[in-house]
Amino acid sequence: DADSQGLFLLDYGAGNVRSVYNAIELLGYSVKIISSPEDFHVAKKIIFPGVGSFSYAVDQLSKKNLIKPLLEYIASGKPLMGICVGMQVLFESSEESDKPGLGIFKGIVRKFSNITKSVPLIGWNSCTRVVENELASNNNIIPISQDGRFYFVHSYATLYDPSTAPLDAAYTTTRYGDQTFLSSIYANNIFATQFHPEKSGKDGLNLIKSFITSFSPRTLTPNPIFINPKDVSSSYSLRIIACMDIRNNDENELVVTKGDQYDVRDTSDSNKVRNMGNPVQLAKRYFTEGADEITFLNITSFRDIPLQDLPMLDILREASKHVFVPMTIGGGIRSITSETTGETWSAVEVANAYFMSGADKISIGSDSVYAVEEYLKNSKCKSGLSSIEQISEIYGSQAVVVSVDPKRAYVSSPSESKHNVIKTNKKGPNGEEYCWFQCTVKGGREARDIDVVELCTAVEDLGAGEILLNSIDNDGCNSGYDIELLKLVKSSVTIPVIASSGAGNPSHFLEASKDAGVDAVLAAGIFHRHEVEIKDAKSFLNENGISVRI
Ligand code: 1PR
Repeated sequence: DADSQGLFLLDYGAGNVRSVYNAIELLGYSVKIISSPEDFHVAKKIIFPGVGSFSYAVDQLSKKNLIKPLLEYIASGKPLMGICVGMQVLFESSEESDKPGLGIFKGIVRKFSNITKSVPLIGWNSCTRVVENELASNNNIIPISQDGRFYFVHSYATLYDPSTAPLDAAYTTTRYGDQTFLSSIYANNIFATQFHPEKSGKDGLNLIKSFITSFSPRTLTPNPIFINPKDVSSSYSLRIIACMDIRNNDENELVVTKGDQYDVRDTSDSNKVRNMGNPVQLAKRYFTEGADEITFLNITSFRDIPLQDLPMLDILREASKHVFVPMTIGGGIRSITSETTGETWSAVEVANAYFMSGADKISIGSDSVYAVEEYLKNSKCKSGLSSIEQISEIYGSQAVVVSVDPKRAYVSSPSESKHNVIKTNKKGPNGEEYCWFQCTVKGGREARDIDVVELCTAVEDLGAGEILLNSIDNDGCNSGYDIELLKLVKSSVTIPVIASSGAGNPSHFLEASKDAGVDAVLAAGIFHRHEVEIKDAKSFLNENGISVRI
């Protein structure tokens, strides 16, 4: 139990600590949360999770008077496992922050270059051991196998360069596009990963188990031979995301539904909201079947107040006990005032409630359109007040997805519109050869005078970390994604783009990856109806030369 293990979790109030907690419980161990500096004396092992920005993490540690006891704990030689920002703050500093780190290791955490790849890095990759002649006597240290696949989500990293890197601590390294960075460090009593083991399925859970049950300090190898960064192979994988659109049905239960072009009511006489199943049961199913991420969209929350929508928070809390891959939640993330009580919640408070219930990312739909309208009105000046800016400031841009609901608007010639117009192969109802993609709010119910390129480039500037690109025209049609739309957005931004709406078979995933270069593919209907199994889709992609997590 927690007392005999002496296992503690350092919760300094930055995001999703619940997942680490749930992962430990699932493994059959108990863990206590460090709530005061005194707990460091009782602790025999500490896990130091990290989500959010470097500054926020350092600030929170300092505000809660945790820095001194943490440094003393580290100096005592007792084991510590850092995760993500919990690894980064062990270094001297970060380009993300003007506040210093803990300085346990030499080195500066740097921003990834986005010239040839999407930043933030969001996705699965492998880890390669750094020291090629690691001592045989080190065999019982925490194993990270080359075959393992781990989930990374970050914009900053300690780059791996054997001539300057903090090599004493370097343990594994990972290649992302043109750069190689430290994916884990391990020196004496400290082990830390840049990836999230609690979100890395079975491979990650095994790693946490090793730390709990069989941690031993790593002795450094004399005369180490370091791997050349160029010899590190990349296993960066296309993510397959299972998406659930959730709303109240006519019997007032929260169910997973699925629309055609956003219409979720049956076309039969009943005209009822389609019920595709229970959200938690489906989330469990998709985790077991190998989904790389799971997304929940509360599709009618523009009408409701999410913080009073407790069943949705319950769904997340329950799902996070069973799902150990990243979860995104969207719907109603904005600042809210209750019409009845006058009570107000900031967008950060709404997002925080979701993070605390187990979400790793939040997704903003309508509110991002309003924010961009303001931004464009103010000559692209950032106010600092939008939900995107405020949430990404605290939790990091990698935690902020913008969900876009565009619709094709056809024109006969580019001069007919002030918007970003393309020549299209899919002609309009009157034979029009041109179109632009018009953004909508409230689940497609209201079109706004803003196009998808204006929206996506602006939200990137405001601090969004990823685009979830739907298409109202293609939603539920099973005939493939809108590749023209995907290409247009992909060529306009450097943050990752998720293809959504219209997948009917695995060749559509291949097309979105090969032709449009998207970072992830999302589908709903074909998974709900068992028309395509995730593992079959992955085998197909693998056979066609696309790296996936099998
Ligand atoms: O505006 O911040 O409250 O967020 C509302 C969210 O709900 C947005 O992300 C919006 O996309 C989503 N939404 C609103 N209404 C609907 C609807 O369907 N009536 N769903 C809706 C969006 C698109 C995808 C769908 C894919 C894949 N649905 O979520 O899962 O199109 O489907 P397919 O593979 O079956 O083709 P806010």
